[in-house]
Amino acid sequence: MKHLFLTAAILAAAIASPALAVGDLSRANVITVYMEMGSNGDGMYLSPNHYEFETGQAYKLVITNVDKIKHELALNEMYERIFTRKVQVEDADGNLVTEVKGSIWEVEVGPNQIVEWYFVPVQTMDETEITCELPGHYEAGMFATVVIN
Ligand SMILES: [Cu+2]
Repeated sequence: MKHLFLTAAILAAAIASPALAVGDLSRANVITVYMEMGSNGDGMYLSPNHYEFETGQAYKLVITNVDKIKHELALNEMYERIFTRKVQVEDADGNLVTEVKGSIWEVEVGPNQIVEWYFVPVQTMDETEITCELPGHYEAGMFATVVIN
């Protein structure tokens, strides 16, 4: 009986969960990763300053700019190693502002704004830098390293 109940529960869960993810790696079991952009007494930063991703795993990179000025995130070589599902922006109340779809090389994030980048790494990559390309920002320390395993 216990076994039967468990089977029923698993079946119910399978039916309840949307079939959306079946055959779509970009939507299944998305892992959320956070990145903060900002500046302090030591210069400018992306924090954390190192990321490790796995091929085939879907990610939502939540990029928060806590600074008074805009910053950007340029993927550089990582651009060729991922499939971007979308870049999404919501307003302060959580209402959708925009979803941008297609391959994206870089995003700029305004002061005190948040952008969500949904992607799936599709190729392994040795350690590479992702950077803020605004004049002087890289030199001020605004970069991070990424590895795709
Ligand atoms: Cu910057």
